[in-house]
Amino acid sequence: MAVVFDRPQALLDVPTHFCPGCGHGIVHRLVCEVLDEMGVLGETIGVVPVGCSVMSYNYFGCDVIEAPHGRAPAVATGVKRTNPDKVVFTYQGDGDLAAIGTAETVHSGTRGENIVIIFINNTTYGMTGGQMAPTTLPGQVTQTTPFGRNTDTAGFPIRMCELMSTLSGVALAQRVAIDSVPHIREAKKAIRKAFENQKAKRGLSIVEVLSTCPTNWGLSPEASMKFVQEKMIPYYPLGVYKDKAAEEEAAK
Ligand SMILES: Cc1ncc(C[n+]2csc(CCOP(=O)(O)OP(=O)(O)O)c2C)c(N)n1
Ligand code: SF4
Repeated sequence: MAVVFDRPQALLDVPTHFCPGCGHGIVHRLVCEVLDEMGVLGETIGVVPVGCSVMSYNYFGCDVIEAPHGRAPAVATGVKRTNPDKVVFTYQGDGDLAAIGTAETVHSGTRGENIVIIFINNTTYGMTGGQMAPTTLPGQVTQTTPFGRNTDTAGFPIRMCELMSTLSGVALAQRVAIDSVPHIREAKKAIRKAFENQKAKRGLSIVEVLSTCPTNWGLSPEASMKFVQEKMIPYYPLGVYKDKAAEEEAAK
């Protein structure tokens, strides 16, 4: 019988620790499909964060380095500069990238480091039990905002793609989601574009993925997908915020 769907080579054949309905597994798969399709698995180095994806080194079939909390773009900078022929990506949650790692993220963009950042926005600190993250929506109930995020005291959510798109060293800033099959297909295209940018030495590419955390949201996997559609996407519009390759093409 013809095989029509299989595990990507880049995704190791092991059980994962992610909760049912967690978006991390979907995004892992998309990254691995892209590495397979581009034929770059043997030359790829991943840098993974602190958070629920802390053990991604058990799942990605390439070399993987574990970075201290928020420091993945700094570690990736060193790896890429010393190994310019390698493909280097980070994989980070929102507590990691948009809180403790904000400086590393922004300045890797200002420097135009030729790396890929895969940014998982699930509006919460998943691993540590669902505390408020910089991306938590106004009014959203978390362990540390039991009455909902009050923007008077806790400020407003950070829109990382929009912010990163203002930096000259950023080649791609795109927000995608994994709440539906068409959106998952879009997400894969964006991830592929990001890795192709690195091959073309265009600078930093960041793909923000609106993802789920059913466990800390207290929702079923199905209801979590609805939360992405109905609550997250209106606040974090999907789309391409910067695409240097497209701009260059249009200028020809
Ligand atoms: C320096 C430091 N501070 C705090 C922690 C505790 N910590 C572990 S995971 C985490 C939050 C991760 O949340 P996020 O990046 O959103 O990833 P998720 O678990 O949601 O995928 C924190 C604060 C740590 N490990 N190191
Ligand atoms: S706690 Fe949330 S982010 Fe972490 S594995 Fe479970 S569902 Fe995923």
